[in-house]
Amino acid sequence: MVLIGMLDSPFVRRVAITMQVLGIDYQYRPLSIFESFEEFRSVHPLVKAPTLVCDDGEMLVDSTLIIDYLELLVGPEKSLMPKDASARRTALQQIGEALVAMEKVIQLVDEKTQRPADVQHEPWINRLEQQVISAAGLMEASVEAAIESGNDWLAGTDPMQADITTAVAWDFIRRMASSTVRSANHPYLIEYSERAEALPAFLACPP
Ligand SMILES: N[C@@H](CCC(=O)N[C@@H](CS)C(=O)NCC(=O)O)C(=O)O
Repeated sequence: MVLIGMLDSPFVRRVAITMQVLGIDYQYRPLSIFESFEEFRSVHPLVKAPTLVCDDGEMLVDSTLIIDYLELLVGPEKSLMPKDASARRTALQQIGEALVAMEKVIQLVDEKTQRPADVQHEPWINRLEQQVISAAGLMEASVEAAIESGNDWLAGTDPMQADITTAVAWDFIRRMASSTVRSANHPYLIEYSERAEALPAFLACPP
């Protein structure tokens, strides 16, 4: 399998880290959706990162769908999702909030970098910034609740998919939206992120 996309994309990075944690062999092809647009397009016409090229040539897009397939490959014993319905629903909620954070930061960055300054729309930027701030606040509250209840990670003693996605989203916010989200307001995320980024799977996939 070949994972295509740059690791500075949080969507690509969450898939790469998941493959590391699950012990799935893959080749990595760092194609940029901007600098390598034509080369990327020659592989897949949608030019979406991440793209996973399977061994038989079939290609998957969208990080959540790719992770769904990876989970199937390794089986339920190695799954990074809780089996209990209530814990799973909480994990889905946390993953959803972190994915919205990623999506809104990207929209914010694209609005500021891809659109000429004279046609940027201030109310739209304000709306995106508010959504990013809200997402970071929800992520902070989840981590705080977990740590204060005695957990090391969101669902207990081991990092799971909700942790991978939350930690990757926080790193992305920190790098790309530091003027929107004040790190000082997120002490639990800061400490949690330091521990996550020190894990071998995270170190193997630097942004
Ligand atoms: N929901 C998708 C979002 C992926 C996404 O938007 N990736 C960006 C790169 S970070 C991309 O491919 N942008 C190019 C485009 O949308 O045309 C996922 O989870 O993979």
